[in-house]
Amino acid sequence: MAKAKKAKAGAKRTARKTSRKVVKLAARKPAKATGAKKANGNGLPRPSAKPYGQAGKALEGVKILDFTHVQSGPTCTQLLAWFGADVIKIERPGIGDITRGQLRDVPNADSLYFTMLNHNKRSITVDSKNPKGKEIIERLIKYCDVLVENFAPGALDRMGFTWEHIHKLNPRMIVASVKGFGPGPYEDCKVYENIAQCTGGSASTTGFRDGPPLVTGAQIGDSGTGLHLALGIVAALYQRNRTGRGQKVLAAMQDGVLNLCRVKLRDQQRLKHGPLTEYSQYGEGIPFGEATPRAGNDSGGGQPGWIVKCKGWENDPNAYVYFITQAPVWEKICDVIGKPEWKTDPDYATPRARLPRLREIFDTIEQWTMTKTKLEVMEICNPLDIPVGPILSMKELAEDESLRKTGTVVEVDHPTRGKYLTVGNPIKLSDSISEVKRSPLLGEHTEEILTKVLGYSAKELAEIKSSGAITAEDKKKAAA
Ligand code: CAO
Repeated sequence: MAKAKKAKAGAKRTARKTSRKVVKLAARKPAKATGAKKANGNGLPRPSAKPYGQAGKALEGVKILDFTHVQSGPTCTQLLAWFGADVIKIERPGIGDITRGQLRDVPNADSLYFTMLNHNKRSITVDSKNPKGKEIIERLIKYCDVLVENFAPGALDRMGFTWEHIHKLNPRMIVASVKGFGPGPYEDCKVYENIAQCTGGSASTTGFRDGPPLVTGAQIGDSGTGLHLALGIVAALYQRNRTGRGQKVLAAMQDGVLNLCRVKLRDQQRLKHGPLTEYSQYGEGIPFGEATPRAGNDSGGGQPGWIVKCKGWENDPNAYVYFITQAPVWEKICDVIGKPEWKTDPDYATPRARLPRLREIFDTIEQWTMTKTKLEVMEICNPLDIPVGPILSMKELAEDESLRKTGTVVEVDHPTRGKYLTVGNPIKLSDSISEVKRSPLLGEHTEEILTKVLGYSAKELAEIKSSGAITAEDKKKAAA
Protein backbone atom coordinates (compact mmCIF):
# COMPACT_ATOMS: atom_id res chain seq x y z
CA MET A 1 0.00 0.00 0.00
CA ALA A 2 2.80 2.40 1.08
CA LYS A 3 4.69 1.43 -2.04
CA ALA A 4 1.66 2.26 -4.22
CA LYS A 5 1.29 5.68 -2.54
CA LYS A 6 4.98 6.42 -3.12
CA ALA A 7 4.67 5.44 -6.76
CA LYS A 8 1.60 7.66 -7.18
CA ALA A 9 3.41 10.64 -5.62
CA GLY A 10 6.41 9.98 -7.89
CA ALA A 11 4.17 9.86 -10.92
CA LYS A 12 2.57 13.17 -9.93
CA ARG A 13 6.02 14.77 -9.53
CA THR A 14 7.03 13.51 -12.97
CA ALA A 15 3.78 14.79 -14.47
CA ARG A 16 4.35 18.22 -12.88
CA LYS A 17 7.94 18.27 -14.16
CA THR A 18 6.78 17.28 -17.63
CA SER A 19 4.04 19.87 -17.70
CA ARG A 20 6.49 22.54 -16.47
CA LYS A 21 8.81 21.53 -19.28
CA VAL A 22 6.01 21.75 -21.84
CA VAL A 23 5.02 25.22 -20.60
CA LYS A 24 8.64 26.35 -20.78
CA LEU A 25 9.00 25.07 -24.34
CA ALA A 26 5.72 26.63 -25.42
CA ALA A 27 6.81 29.97 -24.00
CA ARG A 28 10.06 29.91 -25.96
CA LYS A 29 10.26 32.48 -28.73
CA PRO A 30 10.43 31.00 -32.21
CA ALA A 31 13.97 30.96 -33.59
CA LYS A 32 14.73 33.69 -36.10
CA ALA A 33 14.84 32.48 -39.69
CA THR A 34 18.50 32.95 -40.44
CA GLY A 35 18.82 30.95 -43.63
CA ALA A 36 18.54 27.45 -45.02
CA LYS A 37 21.30 25.92 -42.92
CA LYS A 38 19.73 26.49 -39.49
CA ALA A 39 17.84 23.46 -38.24
CA ASN A 40 14.11 23.45 -37.64
CA GLY A 41 12.71 22.44 -34.24
CA ASN A 42 12.59 18.86 -35.53
CA GLY A 43 16.32 18.82 -36.22
CA LEU A 44 15.89 18.93 -39.99
CA PRO A 45 17.29 21.73 -42.16
CA ARG A 46 14.97 24.56 -43.05
CA PRO A 47 13.62 24.47 -46.61
CA SER A 48 16.22 25.90 -48.96
CA ALA A 49 15.55 29.40 -50.20
CA LYS A 50 17.27 28.63 -53.50
CA PRO A 51 15.17 28.25 -56.66
CA TYR A 52 14.21 24.66 -57.52
CA GLY A 53 16.98 22.95 -59.45
CA GLN A 54 19.69 25.16 -57.96
CA ALA A 55 20.09 23.58 -54.55
CA GLY A 56 22.60 20.95 -55.64
CA LYS A 57 21.87 17.38 -56.67
CA ALA A 58 20.05 14.73 -54.68
CA LEU A 59 23.11 12.52 -54.10
CA GLU A 60 25.72 15.30 -54.00
CA GLY A 61 28.60 14.30 -51.73
CA VAL A 62 28.01 10.55 -52.13
CA LYS A 63 31.12 8.83 -53.46
CA ILE A 64 30.72 5.61 -55.40
CA LEU A 65 33.51 3.16 -56.08
CA ASP A 66 32.19 1.67 -59.30
CA PHE A 67 33.62 -1.79 -59.88
CA THR A 68 30.93 -2.68 -62.42
CA HIS A 69 31.02 -3.90 -65.99
CA VAL A 70 28.74 -4.87 -68.90
CA GLN A 71 25.17 -3.66 -68.30
CA SER A 72 23.51 -4.43 -64.97
CA GLY A 73 26.02 -2.73 -62.65
CA PRO A 74 26.75 0.23 -64.95
CA THR A 75 23.00 0.96 -65.25
CA CYS A 76 22.87 1.31 -61.48
CA THR A 77 25.92 3.55 -61.10
CA GLN A 78 24.88 5.70 -64.06
CA LEU A 79 21.58 6.44 -62.30
CA LEU A 80 23.43 7.34 -59.10
CA ALA A 81 25.73 9.62 -61.12
CA TRP A 82 22.73 11.36 -62.69
CA PHE A 83 21.43 12.02 -59.21
CA GLY A 84 24.72 13.74 -58.39
CA ALA A 85 26.96 11.05 -56.87
CA ASP A 86 30.67 11.15 -57.75
CA VAL A 87 31.13 7.82 -59.54
CA ILE A 88 34.69 6.55 -59.90
CA LYS A 89 34.80 3.59 -62.26
CA ILE A 90 37.73 1.20 -61.81
CA GLU A 91 38.71 -0.56 -65.02
CA ARG A 92 41.33 -3.08 -65.95
CA PRO A 93 44.37 -1.32 -67.50
CA GLY A 94 44.46 -1.53 -71.29
CA ILE A 95 41.14 -3.39 -71.56
CA GLY A 96 38.59 -1.62 -69.44
CA ASP A 97 34.97 -2.59 -69.31
CA ILE A 98 34.62 -5.29 -71.97
CA THR A 99 31.71 -3.44 -73.57
CA ARG A 100 34.05 -0.62 -74.71
CA GLY A 101 35.00 -2.87 -77.60
CA GLN A 102 31.78 -4.86 -78.04
CA LEU A 103 29.33 -4.20 -80.92
CA ARG A 104 31.59 -1.41 -82.16
CA ASP A 105 30.11 0.78 -84.88
CA VAL A 106 32.91 3.37 -85.16
CA PRO A 107 36.45 1.95 -85.47
CA ASN A 108 38.68 2.62 -82.45
CA ALA A 109 35.96 4.49 -80.58
CA ASP A 110 34.15 3.32 -77.46
CA SER A 111 31.03 1.44 -78.49
CA LEU A 112 27.52 2.77 -77.95
CA TYR A 113 27.05 -0.20 -75.64
CA PHE A 114 29.63 1.35 -73.31
CA THR A 115 28.96 5.05 -73.84
CA MET A 116 25.22 4.72 -73.27
CA LEU A 117 25.72 3.02 -69.89
CA ASN A 118 28.56 5.04 -68.40
CA HIS A 119 27.66 8.71 -68.55
CA ASN A 120 28.71 11.17 -65.84
CA LYS A 121 31.42 8.85 -64.45
CA ARG A 122 35.18 9.16 -64.02
CA SER A 123 37.44 6.33 -65.13
CA ILE A 124 40.58 5.13 -63.35
CA THR A 125 42.56 2.12 -64.53
CA VAL A 126 43.85 -0.09 -61.74
CA ASP A 127 45.07 -3.69 -61.83
CA SER A 128 43.33 -5.13 -58.80
CA LYS A 129 45.74 -8.08 -58.74
CA ASN A 130 48.86 -5.92 -58.51
CA PRO A 131 50.00 -5.15 -54.91
CA LYS A 132 50.25 -1.41 -55.57
CA GLY A 133 46.88 -1.61 -57.36
CA LYS A 134 45.37 -3.23 -54.26
CA GLU A 135 46.77 -0.39 -52.15
CA ILE A 136 45.09 2.18 -54.43
CA ILE A 137 41.77 0.34 -54.21
CA GLU A 138 42.07 0.18 -50.43
CA ARG A 139 42.53 3.95 -50.36
CA LEU A 140 39.47 4.33 -52.57
CA ILE A 141 37.50 2.08 -50.22
CA LYS A 142 38.40 4.35 -47.32
CA TYR A 143 37.41 7.41 -49.34
CA CYS A 144 34.10 6.22 -50.83
CA ASP A 145 30.64 5.54 -49.39
CA VAL A 146 29.51 2.70 -51.63
CA LEU A 147 31.28 -0.04 -53.58
CA VAL A 148 29.17 -1.38 -56.43
CA GLU A 149 30.19 -4.56 -58.26
CA ASN A 150 28.73 -7.17 -60.56
CA PHE A 151 31.58 -9.61 -61.01
CA ALA A 152 31.03 -13.32 -61.28
CA PRO A 153 30.40 -14.87 -57.85
CA GLY A 154 33.58 -14.95 -55.77
CA ALA A 155 35.66 -12.68 -58.03
CA LEU A 156 35.78 -9.78 -55.55
CA ASP A 157 36.81 -12.17 -52.76
CA ARG A 158 39.53 -13.64 -55.00
CA MET A 159 40.91 -10.11 -55.44
CA GLY A 160 41.16 -9.99 -51.65
CA PHE A 161 38.24 -7.62 -51.15
CA THR A 162 36.00 -9.67 -48.92
CA TRP A 163 33.14 -7.99 -47.05
CA GLU A 164 35.11 -8.45 -43.81
CA HIS A 165 38.20 -6.75 -45.25
CA ILE A 166 36.22 -3.88 -46.76
CA HIS A 167 34.21 -3.41 -43.58
CA LYS A 168 37.43 -3.29 -41.56
CA LEU A 169 38.88 -0.63 -43.85
CA ASN A 170 35.70 1.42 -43.83
CA PRO A 171 32.85 0.38 -41.52
CA ARG A 172 30.56 2.93 -43.21
CA MET A 173 30.98 1.42 -46.66
CA ILE A 174 27.95 -0.09 -48.37
CA VAL A 175 28.87 -3.03 -50.62
CA ALA A 176 26.30 -3.46 -53.35
CA SER A 177 26.30 -6.44 -55.73
CA VAL A 178 24.41 -7.75 -58.69
CA LYS A 179 24.57 -11.52 -59.00
CA GLY A 180 22.68 -13.89 -61.26
CA PHE A 181 21.05 -15.77 -58.40
CA GLY A 182 20.61 -15.31 -54.69
CA PRO A 183 21.92 -17.89 -52.20
CA GLY A 184 20.96 -21.42 -53.24
CA PRO A 185 21.82 -24.10 -55.76
CA TYR A 186 22.73 -21.68 -58.56
CA GLU A 187 24.58 -19.03 -56.58
CA ASP A 188 27.91 -19.73 -58.28
CA CYS A 189 26.60 -19.33 -61.83
CA LYS A 190 27.53 -16.57 -64.24
CA VAL A 191 24.47 -14.94 -65.69
CA TYR A 192 23.65 -12.69 -68.64
CA GLU A 193 20.44 -10.87 -69.50
CA ASN A 194 18.55 -13.62 -71.30
CA ILE A 195 19.48 -16.24 -68.73
CA ALA A 196 17.85 -14.05 -66.10
CA GLN A 197 14.79 -13.59 -68.29
CA CYS A 198 14.52 -17.35 -68.60
CA THR A 199 15.17 -18.20 -64.95
CA GLY A 200 13.09 -15.34 -63.54
CA GLY A 201 9.82 -16.42 -65.17
CA SER A 202 9.66 -13.91 -67.99
CA ALA A 203 10.42 -16.22 -70.93
CA SER A 204 7.92 -18.90 -69.94
CA THR A 205 5.16 -16.32 -69.96
CA THR A 206 6.22 -14.35 -73.06
CA GLY A 207 5.32 -15.27 -76.62
CA PHE A 208 2.40 -17.06 -78.17
CA ARG A 209 0.84 -20.20 -76.75
CA ASP A 210 1.67 -22.28 -79.80
CA GLY A 211 5.26 -21.01 -80.07
CA PRO A 212 8.46 -21.35 -78.01
CA PRO A 213 9.25 -19.17 -74.97
CA LEU A 214 10.46 -15.69 -75.95
CA VAL A 215 12.86 -13.18 -74.47
CA THR A 216 11.89 -9.53 -74.52
CA GLY A 217 13.87 -6.59 -75.88
CA ALA A 218 13.46 -4.69 -72.61
CA GLN A 219 16.58 -5.51 -70.60
CA ILE A 220 14.69 -6.46 -67.50
CA GLY A 221 17.48 -8.77 -66.30
CA ASP A 222 20.31 -6.29 -66.60
CA SER A 223 18.90 -2.76 -66.54
CA GLY A 224 15.98 -3.92 -64.41
CA THR A 225 18.30 -5.37 -61.78
CA GLY A 226 20.52 -2.27 -61.91
CA LEU A 227 17.46 -0.25 -61.08
CA HIS A 228 16.61 -2.53 -58.15
CA LEU A 229 20.19 -2.26 -56.89
CA ALA A 230 20.14 1.55 -57.08
CA LEU A 231 17.08 1.64 -54.85
CA GLY A 232 18.77 -0.73 -52.39
CA ILE A 233 21.82 1.54 -52.26
CA VAL A 234 19.80 4.68 -51.62
CA ALA A 235 17.86 2.87 -48.87
CA ALA A 236 21.14 1.66 -47.30
CA LEU A 237 22.56 5.20 -47.42
CA TYR A 238 19.45 6.45 -45.67
CA GLN A 239 19.71 3.76 -42.98
CA ARG A 240 23.40 4.56 -42.51
CA ASN A 241 22.40 8.06 -41.42
CA ARG A 242 20.85 6.38 -38.38
CA THR A 243 23.17 3.45 -37.74
CA GLY A 244 26.48 4.90 -38.86
CA ARG A 245 27.43 1.62 -40.52
CA GLY A 246 27.40 0.15 -43.99
CA GLN A 247 25.74 -3.07 -45.10
CA LYS A 248 25.66 -5.50 -47.99
CA VAL A 249 23.07 -4.91 -50.69
CA LEU A 250 22.30 -7.78 -53.06
CA ALA A 251 20.11 -7.62 -56.14
CA ALA A 252 19.92 -11.02 -57.80
CA MET A 253 18.86 -10.94 -61.45
CA GLN A 254 16.47 -13.87 -61.04
CA ASP A 255 14.78 -12.06 -58.16
CA GLY A 256 14.58 -8.79 -60.08
CA VAL A 257 12.97 -10.45 -63.11
CA LEU A 258 10.54 -12.39 -60.93
CA ASN A 259 9.63 -9.15 -59.17
CA LEU A 260 8.78 -7.65 -62.55
CA CYS A 261 6.78 -10.80 -63.41
CA ARG A 262 4.78 -10.58 -60.19
CA VAL A 263 1.43 -10.67 -62.03
CA LYS A 264 2.35 -13.99 -63.61
CA LEU A 265 2.95 -15.58 -60.20
CA ARG A 266 -0.45 -14.12 -59.28
CA ASP A 267 -1.96 -15.99 -62.23
CA GLN A 268 -0.14 -19.19 -61.28
CA GLN A 269 -2.01 -19.21 -57.98
CA ARG A 270 -5.33 -18.24 -59.55
CA LEU A 271 -5.09 -21.34 -61.78
CA LYS A 272 -5.95 -23.51 -58.75
CA HIS A 273 -9.33 -21.86 -58.61
CA GLY A 274 -10.30 -22.13 -62.24
CA PRO A 275 -9.33 -20.94 -65.73
CA LEU A 276 -7.82 -17.50 -66.29
CA THR A 277 -10.85 -15.99 -67.95
CA GLU A 278 -9.11 -12.84 -69.22
CA TYR A 279 -6.60 -14.91 -71.25
CA SER A 280 -7.84 -15.28 -74.83
CA GLN A 281 -7.24 -19.03 -74.68
CA TYR A 282 -10.21 -19.19 -72.31
CA GLY A 283 -12.51 -17.75 -74.97
CA GLU A 284 -11.01 -20.07 -77.54
CA GLY A 285 -11.92 -23.05 -75.39
CA ILE A 286 -8.33 -24.25 -74.94
CA PRO A 287 -7.79 -25.85 -71.54
CA PHE A 288 -5.13 -24.49 -69.19
CA GLY A 289 -2.16 -26.59 -68.08
CA GLU A 290 -0.38 -26.58 -64.74
CA ALA A 291 1.62 -23.39 -65.19
CA THR A 292 0.82 -19.80 -66.19
CA PRO A 293 0.74 -19.99 -69.99
CA ARG A 294 2.18 -17.63 -72.58
CA ALA A 295 -0.44 -15.02 -73.22
CA GLY A 296 0.56 -13.52 -76.57
CA ASN A 297 -0.51 -9.91 -76.45
CA ASP A 298 -3.22 -10.36 -73.85
CA SER A 299 -3.24 -7.65 -71.22
CA GLY A 300 -1.84 -8.72 -67.85
CA GLY A 301 -4.58 -6.83 -65.99
CA GLY A 302 -8.34 -6.91 -65.66
CA GLN A 303 -9.00 -4.87 -68.81
CA PRO A 304 -8.63 -7.03 -71.93
CA GLY A 305 -6.29 -5.72 -74.63
CA TRP A 306 -4.60 -6.88 -77.82
CA ILE A 307 -2.33 -5.62 -80.60
CA VAL A 308 -4.28 -4.94 -83.77
CA LYS A 309 -3.22 -3.99 -87.30
CA CYS A 310 -3.46 -0.45 -88.60
CA LYS A 311 -3.39 1.09 -92.07
CA GLY A 312 -0.13 0.21 -93.82
CA TRP A 313 0.58 -2.95 -91.81
CA GLU A 314 1.36 -4.84 -95.05
CA ASN A 315 4.62 -2.89 -95.50
CA ASP A 316 5.34 -1.34 -92.11
CA PRO A 317 6.25 -3.86 -89.38
CA ASN A 318 5.19 -1.34 -86.74
CA ALA A 319 1.81 -0.26 -88.15
CA TYR A 320 -0.02 -1.68 -85.15
CA VAL A 321 -1.72 -0.32 -82.05
CA TYR A 322 -2.37 -1.77 -78.62
CA PHE A 323 -6.09 -1.45 -77.96
CA ILE A 324 -7.62 -1.84 -74.50
CA THR A 325 -11.33 -2.54 -74.15
CA GLN A 326 -11.55 -0.78 -70.82
CA ALA A 327 -14.99 -1.47 -69.31
CA PRO A 328 -15.95 2.14 -68.40
CA VAL A 329 -15.52 3.26 -72.04
CA TRP A 330 -17.05 0.18 -73.69
CA GLU A 331 -20.00 2.13 -75.08
CA LYS A 332 -17.67 4.68 -76.72
CA ILE A 333 -15.66 1.82 -78.20
CA CYS A 334 -18.84 0.34 -79.69
CA ASP A 335 -19.68 3.69 -81.33
CA VAL A 336 -16.14 4.21 -82.65
CA ILE A 337 -15.85 0.79 -84.25
CA GLY A 338 -19.37 0.97 -85.71
CA LYS A 339 -21.01 -1.59 -83.46
CA PRO A 340 -23.53 0.48 -81.45
CA GLU A 341 -25.78 -2.58 -81.08
CA TRP A 342 -23.14 -4.24 -78.84
CA LYS A 343 -23.92 -1.64 -76.16
CA THR A 344 -27.20 -3.36 -75.34
CA ASP A 345 -26.64 -6.88 -76.67
CA PRO A 346 -26.37 -9.13 -73.56
CA ASP A 347 -23.58 -11.11 -75.26
CA TYR A 348 -21.36 -7.99 -75.39
CA ALA A 349 -22.75 -5.45 -72.90
CA THR A 350 -20.89 -6.64 -69.78
CA PRO A 351 -17.20 -7.46 -69.23
CA ARG A 352 -18.07 -11.00 -68.13
CA ALA A 353 -20.20 -11.64 -71.24
CA ARG A 354 -17.36 -10.38 -73.44
CA LEU A 355 -14.67 -12.68 -72.02
CA PRO A 356 -15.49 -15.75 -74.16
CA ARG A 357 -15.76 -13.49 -77.25
CA LEU A 358 -12.52 -11.53 -77.01
CA ARG A 359 -11.05 -12.97 -80.20
CA GLU A 360 -14.13 -11.92 -82.21
CA ILE A 361 -14.22 -8.51 -80.49
CA PHE A 362 -10.57 -7.73 -81.29
CA ASP A 363 -11.03 -8.96 -84.89
CA THR A 364 -13.89 -6.48 -85.23
CA ILE A 365 -11.84 -3.67 -83.65
CA GLU A 366 -9.06 -4.51 -86.11
CA GLN A 367 -11.41 -4.12 -89.07
CA TRP A 368 -11.80 -0.51 -87.91
CA THR A 369 -8.14 0.18 -86.96
CA MET A 370 -7.01 -1.12 -90.37
CA THR A 371 -8.79 1.87 -91.92
CA LYS A 372 -6.63 4.32 -89.88
CA THR A 373 -2.95 4.88 -89.22
CA LYS A 374 -1.78 4.07 -85.69
CA LEU A 375 -1.51 7.78 -84.88
CA GLU A 376 -5.00 8.47 -86.26
CA VAL A 377 -6.33 5.72 -83.98
CA MET A 378 -4.66 7.50 -81.09
CA GLU A 379 -6.04 10.90 -82.10
CA ILE A 380 -9.57 9.51 -82.29
CA CYS A 381 -9.45 7.38 -79.14
CA ASN A 382 -7.56 9.63 -76.74
CA PRO A 383 -10.26 12.35 -76.49
CA LEU A 384 -12.75 9.57 -75.76
CA ASP A 385 -10.52 8.22 -72.96
CA ILE A 386 -10.10 4.90 -74.77
CA PRO A 387 -6.60 3.65 -73.82
CA VAL A 388 -4.57 2.87 -76.95
CA GLY A 389 -0.84 2.79 -77.64
CA PRO A 390 0.76 2.96 -81.07
CA ILE A 391 3.69 0.59 -81.60
CA LEU A 392 6.51 3.15 -81.80
CA SER A 393 9.70 2.03 -83.48
CA MET A 394 13.17 2.96 -82.20
CA LYS A 395 13.44 5.27 -85.20
CA GLU A 396 10.28 7.10 -84.19
CA LEU A 397 11.39 7.36 -80.57
CA ALA A 398 14.81 8.67 -81.61
CA GLU A 399 13.10 11.40 -83.63
CA ASP A 400 10.42 12.24 -81.06
CA GLU A 401 10.59 15.96 -80.23
CA SER A 402 8.78 15.68 -76.90
CA LEU A 403 11.25 13.09 -75.59
CA ARG A 404 14.12 15.40 -76.57
CA LYS A 405 12.47 18.27 -74.69
CA THR A 406 12.17 16.30 -71.45
CA GLY A 407 15.74 15.04 -71.63
CA THR A 408 14.65 11.41 -71.99
CA VAL A 409 16.37 11.27 -75.37
CA VAL A 410 19.59 13.28 -75.38
CA GLU A 411 22.28 14.02 -77.95
CA VAL A 412 25.77 13.75 -76.51
CA ASP A 413 29.11 14.69 -78.04
CA HIS A 414 32.07 12.36 -77.62
CA PRO A 415 35.69 13.12 -78.50
CA THR A 416 36.35 9.95 -80.49
CA ARG A 417 32.96 8.91 -81.79
CA GLY A 418 31.26 12.29 -82.29
CA LYS A 419 27.58 12.91 -81.66
CA TYR A 420 25.27 10.11 -80.60
CA LEU A 421 21.86 9.69 -79.03
CA THR A 422 21.28 8.24 -75.62
CA VAL A 423 18.50 7.74 -73.12
CA GLY A 424 18.87 10.27 -70.32
CA ASN A 425 17.65 9.87 -66.75
CA PRO A 426 14.14 8.44 -66.97
CA ILE A 427 13.42 9.51 -63.38
CA LYS A 428 12.80 13.24 -63.07
CA LEU A 429 13.35 15.07 -59.79
CA SER A 430 12.14 18.66 -59.68
CA ASP A 431 14.96 19.84 -57.42
CA SER A 432 17.77 17.66 -58.79
CA ILE A 433 18.00 18.17 -62.51
CA SER A 434 20.07 15.58 -64.38
CA GLU A 435 22.50 16.64 -67.06
CA VAL A 436 23.98 13.94 -69.25
CA LYS A 437 27.77 14.13 -69.59
CA ARG A 438 29.68 11.88 -71.97
CA SER A 439 31.22 8.64 -70.74
CA PRO A 440 34.91 8.77 -69.80
CA LEU A 441 37.70 7.46 -72.00
CA LEU A 442 39.58 4.50 -70.54
CA GLY A 443 41.66 5.78 -67.63
CA GLU A 444 40.88 9.40 -68.47
CA HIS A 445 40.86 10.38 -64.80
CA THR A 446 43.53 8.03 -63.43
CA GLU A 447 46.08 10.72 -62.54
CA GLU A 448 43.43 13.18 -61.38
CA ILE A 449 41.97 10.62 -58.94
CA LEU A 450 45.36 9.42 -57.71
CA THR A 451 46.64 12.92 -56.97
CA LYS A 452 43.61 15.09 -56.27
CA VAL A 453 41.30 12.53 -54.63
CA LEU A 454 43.75 10.12 -52.97
CA GLY A 455 46.52 12.68 -52.40
CA TYR A 456 49.44 10.75 -53.92
CA SER A 457 52.51 12.97 -54.45
CA ALA A 458 54.31 13.31 -57.80
CA LYS A 459 57.01 10.93 -56.52
CA GLU A 460 54.45 8.36 -55.43
CA LEU A 461 52.66 8.70 -58.78
CA ALA A 462 55.91 7.90 -60.58
CA GLU A 463 56.32 4.81 -58.37
CA ILE A 464 52.77 3.71 -59.11
CA LYS A 465 53.39 4.09 -62.83
CA SER A 466 56.50 1.95 -62.73
CA SER A 467 54.79 -0.69 -60.55
CA GLY A 468 52.47 -1.65 -63.43
CA ALA A 469 49.40 -1.05 -61.26
CA ILE A 470 47.79 1.35 -63.69
CA THR A 471 49.37 0.26 -66.99
CA ALA A 472 48.32 -2.30 -69.55
CA GLU A 473 50.09 -5.69 -69.76
CA ASP A 474 51.72 -4.92 -73.15
CA LYS A 475 52.99 -1.56 -71.89
CA LYS A 476 54.35 -3.28 -68.80
CA LYS A 477 56.22 -5.73 -71.04
CA ALA A 478 57.54 -2.94 -73.26
CA ALA A 479 58.81 -1.06 -70.20
CA ALA A 480 60.60 -4.18 -68.86
N1 CAO B 1 42.14 -5.76 -62.54
C1 CAO B 1 42.46 -7.09 -62.60
N2 CAO B 1 41.55 -8.05 -62.77
C2 CAO B 1 40.27 -7.64 -62.93
C3 CAO B 1 39.87 -6.30 -62.88
C4 CAO B 1 40.89 -5.33 -62.68
N3 CAO B 1 40.61 -4.02 -62.62
N4 CAO B 1 38.54 -6.23 -63.07
C5 CAO B 1 38.12 -7.50 -63.24
N5 CAO B 1 39.15 -8.35 -63.14
C6 CAO B 1 39.10 -9.81 -63.22
C7 CAO B 1 38.31 -10.44 -62.12
O1 CAO B 1 39.02 -10.45 -60.93
C8 CAO B 1 38.06 -11.82 -62.68
O2 CAO B 1 39.19 -12.62 -62.44
P1 CAO B 1 39.12 -14.09 -61.76
O3 CAO B 1 38.16 -14.87 -62.58
O4 CAO B 1 40.53 -14.55 -61.87
O5 CAO B 1 38.65 -13.95 -60.39
C9 CAO B 1 38.02 -11.56 -64.17
O6 CAO B 1 38.42 -10.21 -64.36
C10 CAO B 1 36.69 -11.74 -64.84
O7 CAO B 1 35.61 -11.26 -64.07
P2 CAO B 1 34.17 -11.88 -64.30
O8 CAO B 1 34.25 -13.35 -64.07
O9 CAO B 1 33.19 -11.14 -63.51
O10 CAO B 1 33.91 -11.57 -65.86
P3 CAO B 1 33.42 -12.53 -67.02
O11 CAO B 1 33.56 -11.71 -68.26
O12 CAO B 1 34.07 -13.84 -67.03
O13 CAO B 1 31.85 -12.74 -66.69
C11 CAO B 1 29.61 -12.00 -66.20
C12 CAO B 1 30.92 -11.74 -66.97
C13 CAO B 1 28.71 -10.82 -66.45
C14 CAO B 1 28.95 -13.27 -66.72
C15 CAO B 1 29.92 -12.15 -64.70
O14 CAO B 1 30.65 -11.03 -64.28
C16 CAO B 1 28.67 -12.27 -63.84
O15 CAO B 1 28.04 -13.31 -63.77
N6 CAO B 1 28.33 -11.20 -63.11
C17 CAO B 1 27.20 -11.19 -62.20
C18 CAO B 1 25.89 -11.13 -62.92
C19 CAO B 1 25.79 -9.95 -63.84
O16 CAO B 1 25.96 -8.80 -63.47
N7 CAO B 1 25.40 -10.24 -65.06
C20 CAO B 1 24.99 -9.20 -65.98
C21 CAO B 1 26.01 -8.84 -66.91
S1 CAO B 1 25.33 -7.72 -68.05
O17 CAO B 1 24.67 -8.71 -69.19
